[in-house]
Amino acid sequence: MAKKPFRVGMIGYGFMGRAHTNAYKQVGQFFPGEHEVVLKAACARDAAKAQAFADQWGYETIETDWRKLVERPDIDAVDICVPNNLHAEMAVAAARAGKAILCEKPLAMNAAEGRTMVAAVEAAKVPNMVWYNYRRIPAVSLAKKLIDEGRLGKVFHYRAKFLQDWTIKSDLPQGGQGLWRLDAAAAGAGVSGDLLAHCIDTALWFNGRLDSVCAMTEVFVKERPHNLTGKMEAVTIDDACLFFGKFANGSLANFESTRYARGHKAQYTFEINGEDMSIAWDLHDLHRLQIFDYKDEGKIRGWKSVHVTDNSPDHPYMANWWVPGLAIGYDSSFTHQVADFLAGLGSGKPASPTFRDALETQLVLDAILDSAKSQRWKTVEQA
Ligand code: SOE
Repeated sequence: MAKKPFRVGMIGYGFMGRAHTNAYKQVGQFFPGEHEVVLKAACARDAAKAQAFADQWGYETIETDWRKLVERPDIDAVDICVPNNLHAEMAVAAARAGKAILCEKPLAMNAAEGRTMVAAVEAAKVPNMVWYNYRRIPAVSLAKKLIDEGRLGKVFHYRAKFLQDWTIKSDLPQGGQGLWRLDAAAAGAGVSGDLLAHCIDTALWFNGRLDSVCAMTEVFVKERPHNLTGKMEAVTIDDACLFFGKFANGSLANFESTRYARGHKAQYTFEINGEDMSIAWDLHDLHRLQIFDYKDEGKIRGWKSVHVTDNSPDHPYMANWWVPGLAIGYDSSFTHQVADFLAGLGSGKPASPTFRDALETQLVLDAILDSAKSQRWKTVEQA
């Protein structure tokens, strides 16, 4: 049977433009379904850069104006891979043009923008998703399965960290290509929106609503040269962010993110302690899930390290890859996300996180930044 084309218009060509495009190229090979992804157009303001990206990755055409791209009748889906301050305007326009939208995380600069985006996609009834890719690392998806099966029992603690060290140098500039994450005008926030957002997305998915939070943020390097103005400018993003919180299920949250943890490159970890089971995961060892099952027989009870690479339905996504024991990587999480998105188009059951799901993360982020500023506990607003 002929497959339905899913014609993608990609806005942006950086790290995420590559990660998403790689997923579009892989999905039909490893997760064949009723759709065939067509890399229709790559869009960037600089025509030479757009063309170089299109040539390298196989896009048929280019655009230099994103407004033209979202209006093109030969595009079914718009993928937004640009700095956070551009997400809302692009997503609202793409929704009005009737396109499916796949938006890079975080959804928006703040919850107010997020609400506008949710309203736009829901009014237009267009499929939508935010690229919180870590949900689809097989070991993380397996953790979700164990939680949903009720194996942890009552949850007491949820601990998560996302540690990096790439901004320790004080002469590193802020702003512009590659460094917009350090510029609050483009990024909205620092490590909270960039890194903690991943931890919060996973936590809400696993453990339900966060009711209240108490946070602190720090800026270690107060001024950096700005690539766009050429001047020394104040740093207004958060370099580090720590928060405590309380989930609606009564468990306690303890979260930390920083770009100043020397030696850590992208160490996303979580540990959840329940009455019957604890589970832990580390992105640096991404195919392993650590499990302590209190229900195990006493003489063999202990932490076990499950290598989540079995080619069976027990280990999510792995049946579509190699043979048992052979690991896949970071890039595959994006492939799984596209596969689920396309499956959702067919079944009518949208793949998560939708814009509405991602708004929940945005509301937590707003409460965290508000708490850090006011030095008080904050209640997380309801979507
Ligand atoms: C920042 O360095 C970054 O690339 C984030 O923007 C990504 O979301 C994270 O997955 C890895 O780190």
